Amino acid sequence: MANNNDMNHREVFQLHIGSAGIEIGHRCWELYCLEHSLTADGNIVNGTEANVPPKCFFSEKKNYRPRALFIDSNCSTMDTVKSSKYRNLYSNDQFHLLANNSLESVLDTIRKQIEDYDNFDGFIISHAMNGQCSSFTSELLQKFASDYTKKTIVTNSIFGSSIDVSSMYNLLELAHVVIPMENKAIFNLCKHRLEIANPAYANMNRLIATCWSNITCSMRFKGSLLTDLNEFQTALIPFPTMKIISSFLLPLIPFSCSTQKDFKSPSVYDMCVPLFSQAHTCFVHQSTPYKMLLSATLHFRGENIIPKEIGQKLIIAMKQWWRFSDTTPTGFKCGINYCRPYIFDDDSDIALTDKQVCALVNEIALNQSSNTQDETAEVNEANDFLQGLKSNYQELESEIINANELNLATPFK
Ligand SMILES: Nc1nc2c(ncn2[C@@H]2O[C@H](COP(=O)(O)OP(=O)(O)O)[C@@H](O)[C@H]2O)c(=O)[nH]1
Ligand SMILES: [Mg+2]
Repeated sequence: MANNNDMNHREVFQLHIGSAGIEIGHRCWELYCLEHSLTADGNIVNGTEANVPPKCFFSEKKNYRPRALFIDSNCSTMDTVKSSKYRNLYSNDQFHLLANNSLESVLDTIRKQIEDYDNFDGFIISHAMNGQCSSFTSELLQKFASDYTKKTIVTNSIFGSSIDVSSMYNLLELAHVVIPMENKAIFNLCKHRLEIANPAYANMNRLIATCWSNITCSMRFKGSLLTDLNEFQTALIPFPTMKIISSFLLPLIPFSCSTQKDFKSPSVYDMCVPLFSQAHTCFVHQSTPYKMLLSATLHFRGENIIPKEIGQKLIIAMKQWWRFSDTTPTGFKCGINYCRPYIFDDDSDIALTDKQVCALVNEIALNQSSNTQDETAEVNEANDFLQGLKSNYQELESEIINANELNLATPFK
């Protein structure tokens, strides 16, 4: 298996805030352990010693330890992690209960954890938008903006049923890349694509973690696209204020189909078709008939993906559905990672296939469909910022509609 322990790693610190953030983070680490041949307590599985877990995500102490901190305003979700099979993966100082003066003590904990990093890259923060910890998350981001000016902040922000840009002012101002996911959209993916009769958070969180495993794959295994957090910005964010990225994952095949041979090894083209045909594939709800994009990255994953297969039929199909702005410097990029997909050991909802594709898309429609006119907002500054953002998007949109030619950057390198 491809492994990047010889690569120049940049350490990433992950913060999992509130119930949703913690549950999702915990699921991600579970999958990362499987993918890097680690036992539930962070030791290398016998016989797999050649696969040293990547330094970007794991520190090596007595065992391999996630570079992560769990934060919540009450103990209950942290307690489920602490009493799970993975309890020994983490140390006690990786759990932080919010109380008085918590902001300073959280910052102190983070500072201590990252002080011996060689090449600190930045933060990935998983959190929900409307929870009790939301104001804490905003305060933390404010602090990061002054204490870690050069570091990249990527968020996985969980919304209930729709993305409301006006509630995202802090995020849009302080984070560099925002990857929102909507529970309603994920519920539908579980129900309609994975055929789960009554999807619960557990099902949804496993799907979110699977998507993140693909998003971070090239940071952890040798790959060519999104190999560090800074590249999220250069590949996907053409203008600093336009940082909302929607995510797609395919194929979504129910676990019950695992035994059927046809499903195991889809062609690259077949696997990607639902991306363009508007079937449920996205982690946010979508309403537009076709897409207008500022930038997009397609991340293929699997041991036997043939680059040529990506180049031909697929690009033609893409041209029919995806339009890019002529003036944006980012455009469209593809990357392959030759690490095979993994599924959860005990309770997978998704069938194991020999390849997967994850798309990250900076999409005008997503932003345009959001309500940016919040009459009740007290902060004028926030309103101005959001109005400015809206008109930026509108300008770009008309530009794209007027453009006759597609501007596809090198589709594969
Ligand atoms: N996807 C997902 N969403 C969750 C989960 N737990 C809670 N939520 C949602 O997240 C939002 C905020 O809740 P929570 O994460 O508990 O925030 P907290 O109060 O800061 O802990 C709510 O809209 C919940 O519906 C979870 O495990 N997974
Ligand atoms: Mg909670």
